[in-house]
Amino acid sequence: MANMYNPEIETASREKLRELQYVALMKTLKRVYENVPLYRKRFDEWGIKLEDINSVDDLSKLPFTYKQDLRDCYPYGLFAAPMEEVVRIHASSGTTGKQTVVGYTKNDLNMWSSCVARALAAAGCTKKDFVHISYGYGLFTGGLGLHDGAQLLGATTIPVSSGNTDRQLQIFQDFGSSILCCTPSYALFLSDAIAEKKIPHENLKLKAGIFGAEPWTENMRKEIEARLGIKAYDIYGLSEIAGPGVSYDCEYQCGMHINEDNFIPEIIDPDTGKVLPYGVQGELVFTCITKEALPLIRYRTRDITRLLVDKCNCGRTFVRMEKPCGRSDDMLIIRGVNVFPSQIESVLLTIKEVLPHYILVVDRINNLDTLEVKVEISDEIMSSTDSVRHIEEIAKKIKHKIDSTLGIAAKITLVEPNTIPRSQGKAQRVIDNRKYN
Ligand code: DLL
Repeated sequence: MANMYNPEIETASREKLRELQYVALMKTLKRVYENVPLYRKRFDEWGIKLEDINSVDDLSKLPFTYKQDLRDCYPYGLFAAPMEEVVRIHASSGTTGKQTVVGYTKNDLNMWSSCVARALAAAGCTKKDFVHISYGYGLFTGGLGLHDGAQLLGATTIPVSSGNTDRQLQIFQDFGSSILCCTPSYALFLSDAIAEKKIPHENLKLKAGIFGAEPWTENMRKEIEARLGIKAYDIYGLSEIAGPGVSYDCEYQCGMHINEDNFIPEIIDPDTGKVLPYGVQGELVFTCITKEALPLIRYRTRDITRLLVDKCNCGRTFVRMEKPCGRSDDMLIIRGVNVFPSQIESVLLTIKEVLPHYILVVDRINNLDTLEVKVEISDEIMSSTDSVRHIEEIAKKIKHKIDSTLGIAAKITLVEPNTIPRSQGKAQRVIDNRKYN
């Protein structure tokens, strides 16, 4: 049998899973109705009685939850557990100034860790492995998520966090890292650094990688596998639902198995909200059925994908989702960090020397994402006598504000007034030169 952390549940019959989901769903609906004012209000307004929910299919009778709801209830307004039971906070980018804040009780952390442990086991990780974690530690869920999962599995965690490539390479060689966890683009960047430093392959013990947090393609997978001599596994997740481990690749790499005992997936038409059948592409929506602190109901992920229900050779019965192929909003993922153009716009609006005409140019150079913000300066500044020095100062000021808002470094290019094309309709604010196919 394939490597599994929880074989009993990972291979449960669809009927059993369905029954278990229904019980957990009802418990969660009761919890949110009793503890979260927004859900109580919405359910009441929609005339929803919990007695009307007679099967998992009745989920479609319930209203959606949006990122904006988390923002409106910032920071803890959607929590369904008392704060004294909340033991961890994480956060990710919101559409403008405020972060999206999420919380976990002890039980939530245990559930999340077991989801990650399943992903690690599916990638062949055992107690004998050294799990090298280069996702960022901190409010981002990547670092601590993989960390807790690897620890639960009993592997040896190496909590390196992101950055400092030389140190990463040293640790690979000295500590015997065997499973690498980072974004796929960083994996490629590390493979370049290994080649550049001419590190012999026999110095490396790497056998598998668990890569996610950003879109990547099958071609990228092949390239990483060939360059690092490992098997590359995909892992998907989002902070609002749990973090990494909502779904994970098995050895057949034919779509990521969704941890359906904890999260019920649906695919909807992003425009009408109508539920679409399995196999049809649309927006992925999740309902958390076992969480205590933040059990979101029908959360709109904005990720576009398909659900696959045909049998997988690994024996797991959890449905699979294809690699997300886009988003139904304008969120970009740059170096694994979620970036909304509106966040940049709100920074630019606070700088009086520039005009609200800007364009974002995103690229991938030497396997690392780059972001350039081109923004027009005002006529006044352009015509002032010491403009060069002044322009440099303005660019520095913008850079500082944007870097600290986004948490990634951007290049700022100030351009003359009226040089950024004006649009008749929806402004085109982003040029993304990265190739996903
Ligand atoms: O990126 C959690 C994570 C960490 C996943 C480490 C995997 C590994 P957020 O920062 O909230 O959470 O970003 C969530 O990232 O809605 C997708 O658009 C995108 N994303 C995450 N994993 C993948 C993946 C983490 N494997 C958003 N493929 C999600 C494509 C992904 N996109």
